[in-house]
Amino acid sequence: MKIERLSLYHLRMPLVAPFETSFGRIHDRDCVLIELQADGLSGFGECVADSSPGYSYETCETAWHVIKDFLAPLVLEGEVDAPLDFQARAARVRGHHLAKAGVEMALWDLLGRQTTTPLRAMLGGSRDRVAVGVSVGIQSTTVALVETVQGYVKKGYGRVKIKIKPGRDVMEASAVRTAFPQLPLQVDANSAYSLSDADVLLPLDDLNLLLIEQPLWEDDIWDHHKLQKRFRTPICLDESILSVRHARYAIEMQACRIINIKPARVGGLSEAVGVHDLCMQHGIPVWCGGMLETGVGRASNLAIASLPNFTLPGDISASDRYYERDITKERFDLGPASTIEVPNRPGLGVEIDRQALESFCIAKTQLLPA
Ligand code: OSB
Ligand code: MG
Repeated sequence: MKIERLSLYHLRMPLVAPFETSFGRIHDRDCVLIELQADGLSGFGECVADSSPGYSYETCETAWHVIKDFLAPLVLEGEVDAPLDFQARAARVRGHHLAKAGVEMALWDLLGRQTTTPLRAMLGGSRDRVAVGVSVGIQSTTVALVETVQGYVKKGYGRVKIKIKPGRDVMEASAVRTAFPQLPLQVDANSAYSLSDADVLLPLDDLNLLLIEQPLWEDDIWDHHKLQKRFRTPICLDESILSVRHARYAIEMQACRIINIKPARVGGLSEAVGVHDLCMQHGIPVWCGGMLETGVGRASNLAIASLPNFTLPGDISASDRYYERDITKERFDLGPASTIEVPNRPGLGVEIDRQALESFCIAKTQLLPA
């Protein structure tokens, strides 16, 4: 297909409640939305970089620059047949996975609309509904945390993840465990610890947690191996897994027993399917991570989470957990048994609410073929 126009929108969307992790607290979620137009159709992709480089070195500003100056020309030049065709061209751009994934998602959406195929089917997913949980940020006090978790449990969430950081870890996890003895519970440190903190974290091993997510540095798979040896609880890697190769290193080094797949982190949905397949071959369960996506990114996450080796609930909560108003006309609701329905219309299967898009837009630009 011949892409006729690429539009970028920098969005700033107010969250229903502030979200705090070991790297900071946000009240609004920024992202870059990519629109590709061809043959009277539009495909949308979400780049999940944030306003600051806390989770990843990428930000909305770097993604904007990389997409506008390096990726857009690759998409607008000649014909692009498929997302894999784009990935081959984009291989000359080092890193910047969040930027690449946003463009790739828009290509998948466009391709799905042209061929009237839902993304789920294009990726090889089968489930109609996927199991989901909720990711709870660091709260002002332990009591507030237990109350917040209580609220989500009442709404029907069957799995809870709490964010931890040094000084706010064992106490918080123990309090939630005491209040909810049977709740499937996991913790996420977002790289806030080093190997020498292992003794501090060791009491977590007695809390019957599903997993401990990314306790150590992003670029250190080996120390996670050393840490995993000291824990019965599975270590799960998020930030450390940037490609299929990293997944192989982690599996070979026995650095983790579970992998969190965020398609954006590995550069897009096609690479994410590769990580999924590799993990499946090695008996490593995966689950779909979240980045506080809009309805666009949420539709994409639901599609990939319908693949068979996504055997743990994803960080894919209902729309009302994030935004009062979203940029898609569809809203995602929590259904029976803590599940959300996978969209089943062509492409991402969501329609953009142009008015909402405009109301959250703080910058936009359009790029045309040379
Ligand atoms: O580490 O999983 C993470 C949000 C922003 C950045 C990193 C992470 C998260 C979450 C939110 O945990 C998950 C969600 O979208 O609900
Ligand atoms: Mg994480």
